[in-house]
Amino acid sequence: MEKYYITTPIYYVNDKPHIGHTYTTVLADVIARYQRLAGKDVFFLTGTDEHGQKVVQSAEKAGISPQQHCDKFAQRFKEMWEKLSISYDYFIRTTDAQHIDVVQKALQKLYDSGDIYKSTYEGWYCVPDERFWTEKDLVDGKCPECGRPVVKIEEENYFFKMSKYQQWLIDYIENNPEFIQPDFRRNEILGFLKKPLNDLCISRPKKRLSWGVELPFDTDYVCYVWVDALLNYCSAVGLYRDDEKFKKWWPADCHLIGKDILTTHAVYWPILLYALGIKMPRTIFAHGWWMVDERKMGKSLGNAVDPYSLEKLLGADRLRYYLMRDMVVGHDASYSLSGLVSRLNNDLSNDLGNMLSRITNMVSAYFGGVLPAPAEDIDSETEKLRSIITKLAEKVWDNVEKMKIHNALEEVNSAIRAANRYIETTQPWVLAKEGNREMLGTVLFTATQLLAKAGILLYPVMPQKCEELLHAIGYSGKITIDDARKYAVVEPGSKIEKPSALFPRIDIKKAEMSLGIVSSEKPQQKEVEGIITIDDFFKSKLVVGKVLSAKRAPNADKLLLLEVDIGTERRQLVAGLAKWYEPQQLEGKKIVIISNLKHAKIRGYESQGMLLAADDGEVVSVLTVDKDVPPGSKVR
Ligand code: ME8
Repeated sequence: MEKYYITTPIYYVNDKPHIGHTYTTVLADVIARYQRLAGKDVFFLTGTDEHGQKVVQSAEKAGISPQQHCDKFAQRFKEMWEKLSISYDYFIRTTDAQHIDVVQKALQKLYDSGDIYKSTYEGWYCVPDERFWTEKDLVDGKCPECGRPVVKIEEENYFFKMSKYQQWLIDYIENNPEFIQPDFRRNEILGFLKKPLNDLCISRPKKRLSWGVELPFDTDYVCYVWVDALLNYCSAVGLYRDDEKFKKWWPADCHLIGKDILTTHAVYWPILLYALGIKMPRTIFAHGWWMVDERKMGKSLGNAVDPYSLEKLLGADRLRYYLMRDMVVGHDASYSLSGLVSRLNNDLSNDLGNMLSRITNMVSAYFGGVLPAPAEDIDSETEKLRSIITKLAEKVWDNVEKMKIHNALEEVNSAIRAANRYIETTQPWVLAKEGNREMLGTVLFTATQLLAKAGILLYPVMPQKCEELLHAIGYSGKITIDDARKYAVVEPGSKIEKPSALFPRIDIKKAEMSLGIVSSEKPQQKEVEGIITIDDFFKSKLVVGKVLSAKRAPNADKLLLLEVDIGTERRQLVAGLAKWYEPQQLEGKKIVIISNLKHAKIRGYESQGMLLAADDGEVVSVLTVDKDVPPGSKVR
């Protein structure tokens, strides 16, 4: 069985997980799950980076030991990943004894082979970043990475001969285009390597910092945190401890990282590996940043983008879907709550959720909840949808292999939209009325196969929701890419159940309240919420109206234009019902309308009143009267 080894960065334990950590880890999880679906033997590694000055400072502030601090925060990461259905195979912590042992063995090897030497260091040090800089590295006298002040330092330290391997690295990167991805990041690193590389200071004197891995050849020093951290990728799979395991998993297939840590991964790490005689990972893939108002999102931006609150509001699957759908992998993306709400409402509530409830409702109404068989000869509309269904898995997989997860999701969504159009064109409710059972069966069977493909191919992104969806449509297979490649995976005769609303629509106001965002336009009302008097109620005049005719509004695909008899006159109503009703379905219905509403123009059409409808977040259902009362009857 082919293996696939994927890693995330190991995260610092100086704060709880934020949305940036969440993004990388969800992306790695989605890729790991797709690879498992393709039948590969997957090892998915994540963990925490627990040494360094910042940990000591945070622990001191909290009045606990550094180890207690690490235990507490490693636990928070684990809990967050559990909430978000992250299917990691191993969680590494750099304070694990096994890991420390590997770091010491690696350092000793480098020392023995003459790649580490002692020298006096004189230069600038950025305390928060724990990095040394030369005078010419500084930007306006400050740290070139974070812009914070640096301090002058002179001390004896150990250095790793990085400069010796510079030409080797340039050649390796040039000869292995897959090694650093996306391509523009490879060019960035090749640009960086045009300047001579300095040797890397790999020690910190214990008198300044003791929370680290002790150097095996000098107990007065600990190891620089990045050397310790990078080695996690090898120590987790058995380096110097379990040769068989290491041979099975190494080299890693994908080190997934954010662009902020590209140099350490694309320069320090390959040189360290080469000096140790270890093979190179196949790909280092740097993704972009989530930004809010042009700023990198991180722990300082508070509750509004806090993964804890977002998970509480949306549940894991919808948060995962949004993060995957709205970032072009490799580039930066802007986060906004309104973008999130409209993405989830459109793709999941309107398109996928609507399709699922339409199909399950119709199979239950017309075939008693049992999937009908298709006819042998099929029409051209069905043929078109079939062709979309059979090509979908390949298109999705192709994008996944190129790390274009957003495109993969768009492919699925566009197939769902095509299926919704197919339902509108073939009009199963008309087929049912006409008694055309053969064609009706074909339509419902075909649409169900599309839903099954969507359920399988979206499973890596929304594992729980897709399991529910697949169960509802009677799929009993194994959820594999192979199944997604077949045309029919739900057999005629399968039991179809109406599921509970899988993707209820999100109301932006409620979302803002739940995230503690106070809208700047409207102050929060202090009065008792929702209480009105009877007089308030009678201000609206509700009457029964009979729909005389209904048609789609030209150039406004969500709207229907209804001509309604309200007893005393005829009114035109504009209603956003096109997604839920074919115009003919409304004709002849007795509905309830507010007749004294100020007339309004909607997309250029005058609406002379408003009809009432129930909305459970996924399905919209027009209110009707259940006895034959004449148009104009009062509703009260
Ligand atoms: O750098 N958008 O840990 P760290 C997207 N311990 N991703 C983001 C992000 C954002 N706004 N902010 C952070 C470290 N990330 C080291 C790594 S690895 C051997 C050692 C993600 O806690 C992104 O993956 O600062 C970034 O690379 C990582 O969090 C940095 O996490």
